[in-house]
Amino acid sequence: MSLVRRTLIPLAGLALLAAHVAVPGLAMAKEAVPPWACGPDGGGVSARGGFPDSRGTIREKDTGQVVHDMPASAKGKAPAAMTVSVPIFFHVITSGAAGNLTDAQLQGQVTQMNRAYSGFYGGPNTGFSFVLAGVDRTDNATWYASKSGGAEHAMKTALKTGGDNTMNVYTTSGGAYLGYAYLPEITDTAQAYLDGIVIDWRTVPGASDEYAGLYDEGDTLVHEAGHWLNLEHTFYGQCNKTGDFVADTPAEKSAAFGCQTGRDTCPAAGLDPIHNYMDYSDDPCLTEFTAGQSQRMKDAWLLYRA
Ligand SMILES: [Ca+2]
Ligand SMILES: [Ca+2]
Ligand SMILES: [Zn+2]
Repeated sequence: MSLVRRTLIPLAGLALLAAHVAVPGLAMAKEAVPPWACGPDGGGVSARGGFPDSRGTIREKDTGQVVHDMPASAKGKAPAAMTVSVPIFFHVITSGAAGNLTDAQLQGQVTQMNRAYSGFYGGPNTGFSFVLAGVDRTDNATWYASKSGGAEHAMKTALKTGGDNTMNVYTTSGGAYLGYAYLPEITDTAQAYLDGIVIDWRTVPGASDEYAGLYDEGDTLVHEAGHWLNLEHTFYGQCNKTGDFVADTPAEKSAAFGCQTGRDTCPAAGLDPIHNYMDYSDDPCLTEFTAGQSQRMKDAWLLYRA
């Protein structure tokens, strides 16, 4: 898979342009697996979806974005004590009354972000903290329902706020996904306007009973923010040597669902990191990032967002 990943980058880059610019209406049907994808984690792409969990929920959209490791010169550059405060700007998209998150619910989501990234539930403090920078509200049934490229582009073109350091979070129906995000390399492209995170509003803590006990702790945004900060899934690369580009997350052959304690899918040392926010376990099972992920996020911050 690594060979495919490297050799198809130019083609995938063209396909990304085609998907997002030339034919947005044709892009990203939820079942679509792009032709350069090659496995349960999409192989050559940052696969965020098309692959339902054990209950049929399609967790993330496949954005078609190509995954690269960071340049060697960027790795390990961030000091261990580095801290980053990230402004979050919420764009609440509603369809009539549907999706109308309150300011208190949004603040609760920010609180969950701060707990998760500070090690409150487990793992080290990543050094990242988050502040609620603003909220705007738009009643637009098309944007609320959208899962295709066209409406996403219109929505983000109209609403995106701040620079590369601002986390733009769009709450919608999710368009059949729990959420999706772009890796920060997109900030260096002509499609930088796509940078940001879309989540199903029902994943915000206290917002809905839709995902009670499953995806209702706010860990969907925690996970998508991990991608926004350049983390891949713990099962990215399956059992291969580079895997998710993070040394202290044990290799994992495929996504874990529910809370599969003791799961061990690769011959390399270590049980599957089912409690890691970058796996697909249910929210109550997700409790930690690792030191290696913290370093990768901080290095990526300096490279792409600072
Ligand atoms: Ca790893
Ligand atoms: Ca959790
Ligand atoms: Zn993901």
